[in-house]
Amino acid sequence: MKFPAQNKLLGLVAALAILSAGSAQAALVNAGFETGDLTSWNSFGDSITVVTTDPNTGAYHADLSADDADPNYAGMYQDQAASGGQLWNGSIWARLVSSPGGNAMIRLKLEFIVGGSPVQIDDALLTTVSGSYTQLTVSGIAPVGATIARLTPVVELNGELGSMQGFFDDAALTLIPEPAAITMLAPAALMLIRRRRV
Ligand SMILES: [Ca+2]
Repeated sequence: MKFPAQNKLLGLVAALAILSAGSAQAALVNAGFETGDLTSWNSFGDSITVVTTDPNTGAYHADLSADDADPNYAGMYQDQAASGGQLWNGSIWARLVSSPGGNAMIRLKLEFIVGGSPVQIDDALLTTVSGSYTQLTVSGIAPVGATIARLTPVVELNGELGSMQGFFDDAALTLIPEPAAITMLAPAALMLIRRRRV
């Protein structure tokens, strides 16, 4: 072999490309509701629509409303294939439009499906009515046996009387490549690049 270092470098670059391709697969579909409907989202509870009133970006956003008649909440979720031990980050831009206060809130949940049941690993709350959007972020490691990562934004009255409304836009649910793999590969690749420049 005339250029063994170069071959090793190509191998490392290929390995890094595979890692980044793995995270790219995790992009949510219709994350900003720009189809104008709930394509790729599953909805539950009171009222979930896609409207043009006040998007965070683009032309559309999701409008979730709940009242104090059962079930007192409205939510939606989108899934990605996952496995135990993976680190996932989730986020969404949210705006609490109206609320009776108290325990009423917007909640963003990061859940994993384990043995057919959702297990909540992290959540982020928004309780303040505002005229502008705030980004909510969640993060967590998939439990052993997890098969699905689930991002679930919800408006919840939690026993308060009256009604509430929340806007949502620009969601993300991303598999983070294993830090161990990156920290092992990156210095080796840099060393080989430096060696080639000598
Ligand atoms: Ca949008």
